[in-house]
Amino acid sequence: MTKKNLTTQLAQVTFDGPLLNASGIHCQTKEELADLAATSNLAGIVTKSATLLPRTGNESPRYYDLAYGSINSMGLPNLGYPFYLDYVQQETAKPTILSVAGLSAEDVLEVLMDVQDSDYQGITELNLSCPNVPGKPQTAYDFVATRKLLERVFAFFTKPIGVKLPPYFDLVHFDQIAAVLNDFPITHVNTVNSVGNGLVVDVEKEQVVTKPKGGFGGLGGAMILPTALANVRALRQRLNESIAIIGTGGVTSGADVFAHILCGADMVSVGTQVIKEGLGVYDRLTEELQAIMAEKGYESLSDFRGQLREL
Ligand code: ERO
Repeated sequence: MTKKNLTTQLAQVTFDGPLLNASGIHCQTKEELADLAATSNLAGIVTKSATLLPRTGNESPRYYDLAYGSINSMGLPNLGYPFYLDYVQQETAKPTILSVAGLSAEDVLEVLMDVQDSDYQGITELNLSCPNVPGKPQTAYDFVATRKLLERVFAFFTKPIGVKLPPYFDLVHFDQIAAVLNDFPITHVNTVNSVGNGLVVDVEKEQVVTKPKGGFGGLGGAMILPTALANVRALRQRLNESIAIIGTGGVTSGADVFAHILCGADMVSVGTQVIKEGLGVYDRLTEELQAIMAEKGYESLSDFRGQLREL
């Protein structure tokens, strides 16, 4: 099979394939990040969402594997943003996306000011959708707060920056978030974060499977694929053309990567399946994607990106 052209562009950065790790997946420590740098068919590296101060996260067990996906309530464990900002300024093997989160608007602004003042010229992604910090709502479900925060960010931030969104479920909410985002020069949206808040029940033990928050947590993996595809599609139909989309959620096969791109994704990130299968998943997904493209006669991702047909 001849190799297809899988290159893709995001924020004027060229990636030599469409696949990324989902933030939080094998990207917290120096060792994990080095593994990602050495992973074939992983086109770029997304860091664990970084906060102002280091965090150990929630109590364990805080991740649980299911036949149909996963539930997590990690609680933003990370080494603090100086570590990740340092890392992205040194990493040269692949393009990076520096993911940033905050426990308050002030925290976010302080971190982003340092990113702005640093030598980092790559892409930053503001996580507006962590479902797992007790007492802290997912910012992007509050359209007024999201607009206010973005106004404060773009008052000083001039580097490429996108946002990570939670899943939306109502068409009116797609309209509302798109109306906010279209007013700012954001490079991309990454959609979707895990579906919060699910609850998995172990019937035999008659109890929940994760400890934090009484067992409530973010759902990922195969069970969220239709939700992720709906968000990619609905946002592609509403966002300015200049805003790229990273499709995240539910990818277990090359066909799922194809479906994300068909719905309009520029890049696709993989979370739960990496934990289930290991970093070799990127080779398998790429082979499967290329086989589908060969069968359909497509030479590049732009041949079918966003071309989903309606009945
Ligand atoms: O709990 C977490 O660290 C976490 N889990 C997710 O599924 N999504 C997140 O965005 C996140 C923390 C930022």
